[in-house]
Amino acid sequence: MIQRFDQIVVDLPIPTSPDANAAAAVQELMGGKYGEMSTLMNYTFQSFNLRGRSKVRPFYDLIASIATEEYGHIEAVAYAINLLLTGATGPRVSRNEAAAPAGKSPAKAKGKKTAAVPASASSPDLDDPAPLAEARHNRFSYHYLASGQAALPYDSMGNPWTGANVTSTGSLKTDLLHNFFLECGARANKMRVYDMAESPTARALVGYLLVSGGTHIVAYAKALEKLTGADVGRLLPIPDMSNKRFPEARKLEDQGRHLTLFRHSPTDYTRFGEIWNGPHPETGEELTVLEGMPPGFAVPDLEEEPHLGAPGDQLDPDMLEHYSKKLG
Ligand code: MN3
Repeated sequence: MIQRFDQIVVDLPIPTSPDANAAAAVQELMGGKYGEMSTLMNYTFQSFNLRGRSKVRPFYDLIASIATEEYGHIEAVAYAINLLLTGATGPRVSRNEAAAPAGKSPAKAKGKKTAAVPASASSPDLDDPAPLAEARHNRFSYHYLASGQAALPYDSMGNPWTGANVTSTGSLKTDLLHNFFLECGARANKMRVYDMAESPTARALVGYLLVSGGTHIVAYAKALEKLTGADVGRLLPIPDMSNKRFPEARKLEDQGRHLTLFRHSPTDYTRFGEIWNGPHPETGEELTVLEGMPPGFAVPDLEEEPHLGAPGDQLDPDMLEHYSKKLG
């Protein structure tokens, strides 16, 4: 069973302006081959499928607990994308609102602001030939065509995430080796997204994922060492760059987060401390298991985007008039 909390694992700064193409790049961390959906589903299926687990219980506990953590990662990636897209297509007013008679039109969007409306926003009216025209200049069309300007389970090029990204072979050694490689590939992608996106929102997300994913690299290296005796930690870091080069990651490492795995359960997965112990292979600092959940933060309150019909509760006055005449 999975228990859920209405919090996210990283404190994402609210963008001062939208950054649609940063959101497009961050999609790779959601639905890319090495994205968070892949880590989530690899460890989830491997934990479901592990036969003979009584003989290898610490490995089962490790994979199951990390799988649970990955659910919180797809959630954080989704909110980063959604925040970066808020206001990305100009004024928050629908054609229906624009068409309302003078004096009745809510010309300005209501409610709490979560992101700034871009400077190019102007008063829309029915003569506007293309209220979503700004979206043409943004790389990821599905954000506007297939969703209400929000995250999708696709990579940065619009390819849908696929179960073909899951490796669950039934061989513990193969799966652990795969997981080590997957986390190293994920780490490379996170660094590249960091270099593509200057947004503090994107960079806070990436900094968090680098530190958390870094613990998973070490965990799978330690697991392979326990299972086979191979000193996999000597390969690190992959790629050859320390997390401390990224300020948002360094801040978390200064708090010791690179040394910590949480159990993500009040009662279970008690034996992965038999793997997650001893010195960190890069720094020599002692690894520790902490009970329960990592600290959580408030979930961003996302602004509506009425011209995309999101949330979609606006009625067209012309349509209402048409049907009221029809009904007499
Ligand atoms: Mn992850």
